[in-house]
Amino acid sequence: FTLALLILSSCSKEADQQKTGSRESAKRPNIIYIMSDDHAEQAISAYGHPVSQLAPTPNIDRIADEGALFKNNFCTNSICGPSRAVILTGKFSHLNGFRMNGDLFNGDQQTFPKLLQKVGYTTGMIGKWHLAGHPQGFDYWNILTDQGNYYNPDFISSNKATNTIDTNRIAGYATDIITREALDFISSAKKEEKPFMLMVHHKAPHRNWMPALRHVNKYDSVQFPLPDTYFTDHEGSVASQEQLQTIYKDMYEGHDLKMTKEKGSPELAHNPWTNDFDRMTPEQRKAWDEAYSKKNDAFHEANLSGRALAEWKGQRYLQEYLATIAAVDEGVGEILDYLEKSGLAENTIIVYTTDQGFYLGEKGWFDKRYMYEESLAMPLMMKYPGHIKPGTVVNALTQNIDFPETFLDYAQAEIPKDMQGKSLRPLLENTMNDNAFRDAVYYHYYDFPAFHMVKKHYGVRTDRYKLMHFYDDIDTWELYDLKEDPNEIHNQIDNPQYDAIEAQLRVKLDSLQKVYKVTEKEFEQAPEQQVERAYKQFE
Ligand code: SGN
Ligand code: CA
Repeated sequence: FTLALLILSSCSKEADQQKTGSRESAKRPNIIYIMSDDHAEQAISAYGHPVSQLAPTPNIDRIADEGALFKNNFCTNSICGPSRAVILTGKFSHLNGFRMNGDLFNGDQQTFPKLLQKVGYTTGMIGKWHLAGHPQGFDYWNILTDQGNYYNPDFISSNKATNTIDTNRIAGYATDIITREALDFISSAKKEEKPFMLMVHHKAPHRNWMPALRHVNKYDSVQFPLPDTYFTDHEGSVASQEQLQTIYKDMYEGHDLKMTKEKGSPELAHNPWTNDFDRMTPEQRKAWDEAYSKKNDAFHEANLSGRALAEWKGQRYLQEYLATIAAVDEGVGEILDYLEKSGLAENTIIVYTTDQGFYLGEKGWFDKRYMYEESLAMPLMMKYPGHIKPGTVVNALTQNIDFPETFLDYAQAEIPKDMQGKSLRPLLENTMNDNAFRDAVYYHYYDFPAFHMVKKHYGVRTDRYKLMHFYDDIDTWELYDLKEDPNEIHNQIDNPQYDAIEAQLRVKLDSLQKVYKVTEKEFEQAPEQQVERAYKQFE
């Protein structure tokens, strides 16, 4: 009898599986992956940071409200190209081969868009690519050249009709052009039977933070709070002392801060690369100069110096950065509205993220690269009606390396064994406890000597502690207790009270390096002269 029951129940289970299987495959979801560049969690209101409350992102927040918000999502290597390569391949930098900007991505390797194509997806890629070479695995692509420009940017695309690769300058503002292109792709993909996957990669809010003309004065009268650590001296961290990314020391007054040489003149102060402004049309430039003249003249009149000038620069930076985000948020809103109106929203996964975190004045900095929290953290939210409960908050330790497996999982495609992350689906659908997902994340940054001169380093982060080793022209360890010291100001590496923790973290670090197949080759040093030369070049 029991046996009969068992057979019966297993039969009906099989039948059920077949049923759901076929029903699901009929409904493979569309995937819209929106990724901006350098968008800090501190500047997304869903994350609740005080800065973002003064410059809210209501449309981006809709994705979190109607889906899931990841509170502990991290990158594996906090820099543009490398993060993108990890997302495409599901492999750490040392295995996908793209360790730093300037490397060439081997496009012949396995990527998730190629695997989606195999199970019947139409795939598209629009916006910042920054992996050198041309995209593979996409039915349609139209990418910004290199870093891309805010005004009248150049795009490269493959023209199927003529079988050529074309470069075209598109008039307008990059964020708006990318949104418009995305909407065009979605509306034509909608007409097909096949599901689609679209990557929408904004340039914004990457340096040099040029807002859309409609937003240039958006935050002129807002005073943003500067972080408590804005004037830190980095005691206890030589690796933090030796960098070139301090707002009030390293930002270019013209190029970055849009400061002018003197009162009454629109001529920019230090502006080493004129291309960003020169490419504006005379009308755009006129509107721009008019929008800045009053505030720049007020600056000259105030005649600031020392600490007050440093604070003014922090303020100007935040105004520019946040105003640049406004168009991204509007674009996300347009896409969400279109999905709703067109009936696509039901069966579409929509993701918002960025390639890595960013400093908004914490430790005095802009840029990223370090394994400290602000640049390690990577905003992530995801919505899929009927599958992800609105208002879901995920606290598990997740990483960009998990993205491709998540998409393949939802697309009911096979997940290759050599991908190194994990599907986030059990977290999104609440079938796994956050703390059962992963107990520590691994990080490794290589881009030294290079712009900003952040040293090479690797490390491990658990839910409470972080251990890092900075190497190359330095050999220092840092340990932080994130619960006691969330700003990572007190390096505990020499504090005997943390010896036991340190020992555990070292064991964890070693084991992660083994699991992820990190070999000795990854710890090589750059030749000494190269480092000296770079300091001179970037100072
Ligand atoms: C440019 C920026 C740097 C930035 C790198 C990498 N300078 O060189 O500040 O760190 O890109 O950014 S800029 O004035 O030319 O914009 S990344 O996001 O592409 O990795
Ligand atoms: Ca970036």
